[in-house]
Amino acid sequence: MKQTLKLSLAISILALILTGCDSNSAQDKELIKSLEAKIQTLEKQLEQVEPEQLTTAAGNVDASALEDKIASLEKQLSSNKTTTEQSGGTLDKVKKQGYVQCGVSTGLPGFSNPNANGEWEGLDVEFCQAVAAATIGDKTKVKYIPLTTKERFTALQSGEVDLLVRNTTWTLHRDTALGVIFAGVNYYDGQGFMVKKNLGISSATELDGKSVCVQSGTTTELNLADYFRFREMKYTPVVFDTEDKTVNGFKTGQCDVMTTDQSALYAHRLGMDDPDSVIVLPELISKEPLGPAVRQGDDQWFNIVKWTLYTMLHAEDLGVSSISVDDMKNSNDPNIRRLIGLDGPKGKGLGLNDDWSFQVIKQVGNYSESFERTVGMSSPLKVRRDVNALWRDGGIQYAPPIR
Ligand SMILES: N[C@@H](CCC(=O)N[C@@H](CS)C(=O)NCC(=O)O)C(=O)O
Repeated sequence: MKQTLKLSLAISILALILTGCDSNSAQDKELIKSLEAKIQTLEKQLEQVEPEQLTTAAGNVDASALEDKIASLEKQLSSNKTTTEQSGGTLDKVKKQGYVQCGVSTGLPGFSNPNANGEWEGLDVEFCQAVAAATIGDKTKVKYIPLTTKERFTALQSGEVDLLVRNTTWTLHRDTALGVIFAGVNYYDGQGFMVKKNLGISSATELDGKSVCVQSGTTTELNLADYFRFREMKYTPVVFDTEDKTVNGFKTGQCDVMTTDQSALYAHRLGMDDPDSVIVLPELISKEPLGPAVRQGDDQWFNIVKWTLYTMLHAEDLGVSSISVDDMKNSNDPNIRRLIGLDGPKGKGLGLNDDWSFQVIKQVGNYSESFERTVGMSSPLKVRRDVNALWRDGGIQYAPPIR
């Protein structure tokens, strides 16, 4: 019942926000009427939501399911508005405002994290920059908007961000029910566990009865429950709503184990007072393909984001880097000529300048350059390419042809 109350409250707040909008025109009044009707329908639907749908196996309120439900209700409520707003398209909006609003994490080393000078760095940050280079011709034209797990999808749906690049896992539910859509995978991850060495544990199968620090509103929380339930193992979740609190919970001994995407565990291990006192266990318990997401219903923007990633992958494949790309203007290789927009489809189909992909490579680099600089061997994280290598090097990164 607690959940139902929360959902009702969310709907009422949304109704208030929407009816509080500028309501002078007949069109707005009509919109409000239709939204009021929608609210009534949603309230009816809400009465039919089974409490089990919003609770974990342990019978606790499932914050993630609750947030997703609210986000999906918000999506339904805003569908009329979104269609109108998006008729101009995100690309036009971005060009007018002069920067890309990029939703990032509140701070995750390797992916999106402000450095000592307050400048955002990381693989996700560089992808935001690549989209700015493609669309505005200047990789610095990005406004970074730090988002918690709870805020991220709503921020994208509402237009607060144009793009979400926040170590976010692509799932069926997120791709369909939340009004957002994933444009690719910029890092194949998996969920892991980190423990203090003095626990004497070397495998996830030995975690029965342990307490586990986990962040709410994540796939992590759901996978954790599945993993233990399926193996008939017990655990005590110690749940926090931000990264800092979760890591601090582990550091201060509020739990035996910390779980999240394995890449993040490597980063957090380095942040421990004594990194050698903790180990990341070998098992990966889930697939966490992390990638950029956009709003549903704007195919042009979706394609821009998708092909920006593919351009970085192709550039690596063809050996074109930020350093060599200028010289490549003299290349006779038809693949390279199409890659940098000298021949082939160029920018027209995406609504961009013909040098859009050249700018991505020149200003940000190919995928390998970005990976090594942020999470790879030239970074403190020292993550190997493994599954994130190109297909021809034994990984699964693969981009469709530019022609
Ligand atoms: N990939 C998972 C987990 C993403 C996630 O939010 N992980 C936490 C722990 S690494 C995080 O990024 N926290 C940073 C923050 O809260 O800003 C998901 O999409 O649900």
